[in-house]
Amino acid sequence: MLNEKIAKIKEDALAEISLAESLEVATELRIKYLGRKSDFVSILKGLKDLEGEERKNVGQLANVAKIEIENAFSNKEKELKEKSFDFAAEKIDVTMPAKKMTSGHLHPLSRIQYEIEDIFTSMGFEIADGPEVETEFYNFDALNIPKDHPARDMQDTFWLKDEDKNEKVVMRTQTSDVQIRYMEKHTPPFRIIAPGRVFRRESTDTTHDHTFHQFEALMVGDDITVGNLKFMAQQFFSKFFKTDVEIRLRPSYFPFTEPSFEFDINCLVCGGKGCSSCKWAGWLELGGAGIVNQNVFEAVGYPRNKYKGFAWGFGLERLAMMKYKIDDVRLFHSGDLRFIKQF
Ligand code: FA5
Repeated sequence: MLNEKIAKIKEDALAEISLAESLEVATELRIKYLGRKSDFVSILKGLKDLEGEERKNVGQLANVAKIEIENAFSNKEKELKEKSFDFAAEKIDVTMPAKKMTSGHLHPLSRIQYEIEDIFTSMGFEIADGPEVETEFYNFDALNIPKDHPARDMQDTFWLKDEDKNEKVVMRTQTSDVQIRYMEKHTPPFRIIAPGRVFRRESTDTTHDHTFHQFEALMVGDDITVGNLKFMAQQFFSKFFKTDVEIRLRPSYFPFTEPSFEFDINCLVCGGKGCSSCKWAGWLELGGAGIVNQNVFEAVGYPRNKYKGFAWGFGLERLAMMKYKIDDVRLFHSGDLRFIKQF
């Protein structure tokens, strides 16, 4: 009796499965024939109430039927899945142009910095570094700029709230602080450059920003003169600009050098005629320079008059402006991609 019932279920199931034309119908049939409430499952549940031999026979038959029905379902489902697969949607056009991968590149200021470093290391200079948040001592005092000196006003800066009341802290106004930090730890002869970011409380214009970069050079030995300074600068400029550049040294004043100069080059944007990059002067001031004041050597513990050296601090943005013919220094930190993408 049960055997016939099982055979009938199997027969009906296989017949209906073979006719199913969609996955939805196949799922419904699965529930009908193998689901929790199906006749087949209630037969399986009832097996435990049967006696020995009959239980064995019916059990075997039910298992075989179940496997057959399961196989019929799997085959049908596989067949229906393949049928419903949308080959058109999966089509790949291998001849279509690929999406362009864009990658970033170095900021023009970083490029300039690395270029400068390469030129100077090729001339035997070492690269030194210092912190952007500096103490009053390294930024001013040790550089022969005492508290009440008017030279401090030339580099008005951002003072930070001093946790330690003994020492005031500033955003450094110049890379000259690295001169002191380096000399405290080294004995001449040496030659270094120190590129880095500096800050000043400026009213900004085409040649002045509140945040900019300088690179310091310092060469100390027994008999370094203005001649060495000029020679090194000329070597550097001719390598950097790859063209003849006219240099002008004007007498100036810095407390940490004596004598001191302002360092100008002829404006490469307008060729000296006058434009907004050079504020119509035909020359652009690139940096300050001079022979290291003996007071600075004393501040780092060197004996007075034992050594001689030159130092300079050039503006990195100003160099970049000349090299790439840029007419406004503020573009460098504008974050304007139209500007950045030109490099
Ligand atoms: C100084 O900062 C001295 N520490 C330079 C120096 C070093 C002199 C060693 C002697 C020996 P000055 O304030 O002139 O000097 O600045 C040097 C250069 O930094 C300027 O010539 C200019 O190229 C650049 N610079 C100064 N202020 C700005 C600014 N606001 N924006 C962009 N560049 C600036």
